Amino acid sequence: MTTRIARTIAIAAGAALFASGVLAADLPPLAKKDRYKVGFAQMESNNPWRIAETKSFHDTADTCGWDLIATDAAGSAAKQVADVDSMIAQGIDVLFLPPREEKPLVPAVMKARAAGIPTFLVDRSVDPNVVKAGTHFVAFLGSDFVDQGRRVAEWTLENFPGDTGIIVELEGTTGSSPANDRKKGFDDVMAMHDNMTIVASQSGDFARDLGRQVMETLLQAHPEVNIVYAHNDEMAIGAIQALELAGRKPGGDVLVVSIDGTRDALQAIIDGKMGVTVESSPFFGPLACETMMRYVNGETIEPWVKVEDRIFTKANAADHIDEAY
Ligand code: GYE
Repeated sequence: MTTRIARTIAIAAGAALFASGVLAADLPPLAKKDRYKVGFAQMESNNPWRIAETKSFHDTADTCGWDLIATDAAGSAAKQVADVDSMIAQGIDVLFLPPREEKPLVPAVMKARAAGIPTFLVDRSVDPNVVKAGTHFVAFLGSDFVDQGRRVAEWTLENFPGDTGIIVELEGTTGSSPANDRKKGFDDVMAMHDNMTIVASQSGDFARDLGRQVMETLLQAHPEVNIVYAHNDEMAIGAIQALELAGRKPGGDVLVVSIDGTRDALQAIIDGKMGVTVESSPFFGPLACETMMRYVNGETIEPWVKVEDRIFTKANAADHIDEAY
């Protein structure tokens, strides 16, 4: 009985704290210093996008005064949470976190918040119903994934040469914000067009080899496919391999469309095997530095520091391949 009353009082006090805005107003401060101990908890390093992003943080470290601690969770959300734990224990001043999945990384954000460490989410976000920018973390730095999916769909509608589209969709990591949002953006546009049908939609975990394997299986179930939408370029390249192995002609009898802007994707566009890739840049180092310094200088940071994305097609792929990764 006593315990229950005590718990009720504690919950009421917690609610009052939230309601009064005490927590919301109190993002952890970041004092001006010569050097900052900075954590960058990378989720995996199995593709060129992740490698380019990690390199971008290393390349920025010197100019931004960062003593960088970079970890690699090797594709495990649990390890990514543990990596953040260990960074907190090492006394980082600030955390840059690309959360592999929306829900499992919530505890990492909460722990950093409780330890008084300002956190910036980079390139992916967490469940917006549970943790909030301006309260639990400072801001999300990244692209509009719904818009990316929408732009791929619109380009496809304009450029698909046939009358009836039979679409296979290769989804990114299940439960990740770009997979959820890129699916929504694309599917919502296609749902408005009776001549376009998504016959299968399955995860390839944003990975080339899994993308190839999933495409091989889906091709057997749906040999009539004539459009492949992959949530990233690595899976698109995997799909192209699967299509070619099956005797199909990517860029001929199958239109392949995707997102990122990797070197291999731009080359596939130049070679006529891929139609479009909407940019999703991995070069977050400079933006991370700039946003952190604005925060140090006492500026209120907008909850979403939005990255604008270009679009790469046959018209401009050759102009950009040298800057690709
Ligand atoms: O598109 C993909 C990577 O979170 C925006 O993750 C990022 C995505 C990117 O593995 O290639």
